Amino acid sequence: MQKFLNAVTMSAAALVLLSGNALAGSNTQPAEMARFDGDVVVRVQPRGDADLRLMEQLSDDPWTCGTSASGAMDYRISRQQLATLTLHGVPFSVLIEDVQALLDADLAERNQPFENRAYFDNYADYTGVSNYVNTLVATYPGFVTRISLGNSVENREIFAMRVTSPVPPIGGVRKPVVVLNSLQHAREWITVTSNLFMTTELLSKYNIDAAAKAILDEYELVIIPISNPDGYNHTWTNNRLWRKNRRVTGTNTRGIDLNRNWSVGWGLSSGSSGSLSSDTYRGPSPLSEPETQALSNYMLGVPKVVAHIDIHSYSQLILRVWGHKYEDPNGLASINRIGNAMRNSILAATGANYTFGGSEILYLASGTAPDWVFGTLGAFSVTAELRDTGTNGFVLPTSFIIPTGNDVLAMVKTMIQKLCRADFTKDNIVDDSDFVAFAASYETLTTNTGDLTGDGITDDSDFVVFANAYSQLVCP
Ligand code: 0X9
Ligand code: ZN
Repeated sequence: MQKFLNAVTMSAAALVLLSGNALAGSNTQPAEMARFDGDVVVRVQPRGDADLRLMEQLSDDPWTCGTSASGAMDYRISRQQLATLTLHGVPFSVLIEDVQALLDADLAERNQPFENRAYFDNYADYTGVSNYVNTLVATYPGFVTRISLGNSVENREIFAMRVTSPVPPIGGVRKPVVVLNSLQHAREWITVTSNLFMTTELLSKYNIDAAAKAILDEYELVIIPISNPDGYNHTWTNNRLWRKNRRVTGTNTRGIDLNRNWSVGWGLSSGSSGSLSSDTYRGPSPLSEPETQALSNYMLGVPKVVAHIDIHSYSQLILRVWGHKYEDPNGLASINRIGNAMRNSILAATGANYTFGGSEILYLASGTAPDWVFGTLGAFSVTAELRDTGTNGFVLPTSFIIPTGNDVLAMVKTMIQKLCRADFTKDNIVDDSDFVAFAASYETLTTNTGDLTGDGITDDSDFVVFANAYSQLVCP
């Protein structure tokens, strides 16, 4: 374990020598930054609907953005509101004693001089992340391509990376694609560094880690570090705790929750809000926002997306579909096999305890990215909620960057290793029923259901892949 962490630190240090500290952003706090003096974050155990309604009235900043299925709900409230809570006898515990003190301490820590700091020792702003992407392109030529998926409401570029080895795809023109996007929610900073850390690790270990090599030889990863550029910028300049995008929706209202704006399961009041001021405002229509359009159009244009993770924080969860209903998705056995393996691999790699499950372990959320990916593209898709479990919430100290990055590295590696694409019937074995399904799509050729190489057509190269999987019978 210690040895593994040392290896990680060393490769990060090597990158610094190559390229300078591109992740370093400007951490100076602007004068107009929103302040939260005296505010606390509480974990409430509502005794019923009355308590929930009281909390809705009291707090304009729920940190648990839905009606929690397990009961516990986190809110940021003022000291005065805390008194009201006590007066009503609502059961609660204090997670964060003083939000502003936490933000101040966090900023002071991030403003420490950079000498002797390694690459992933700090968060980076929008420009810092963009520069870092350019650094990866320059450091790993032939492996990393920078692409643009579109622009945000305020016209910032939604940049992304295509990451794969120069080893050519089997049979076709493009390898199957795995999409990993972070930061639909602006305040969830740890998701950006974790996504970049995972990418860097796979690239830097390509020659020494057979698993990293196999992943980059067989798949193309599409990494979108900042899915919500305007919101992210806002958390650096005006309000560290902003969640939504920055669409102007009224005189005093801003923002649409991008993770309520996707078109599968959109518009349900169980799991999203029609109110402009809500933190889970779904927007006027499905995919109304340029940010969700950019991501969804890109994925529709790719021959074959085979897996996807929408990376969020916090709570240490891996959430399978569906987000918008409790109904079992098709292929639940296969989804559970992959999801449980992801969860176990994180525990083995970093010791962090993640829970895997459906919406019953969090709350219903409608119009989310994974529901769209699974419902529209049929690909394996989960929401990852990274660290921590509530001690720091969204304001995670920089000491969490590498450990949480390693959580994401483990989950991504395991997800890809566990894909069992010849298991058409999703029962975790490759058998005659799968052969029948494959043969049917092979015959029609036009559908890409039998497309195991990921190039958009079903042809002889897919037959080779299927025959190989068929001879193994059991999914990994
Ligand atoms: O509410 C969300 O969008 C996600 N949680 S967060 O705290 N990062 O905002 C969870 C979305 C997925 N939810 C379910 N699958 N139930
Ligand atoms: Zn989120």
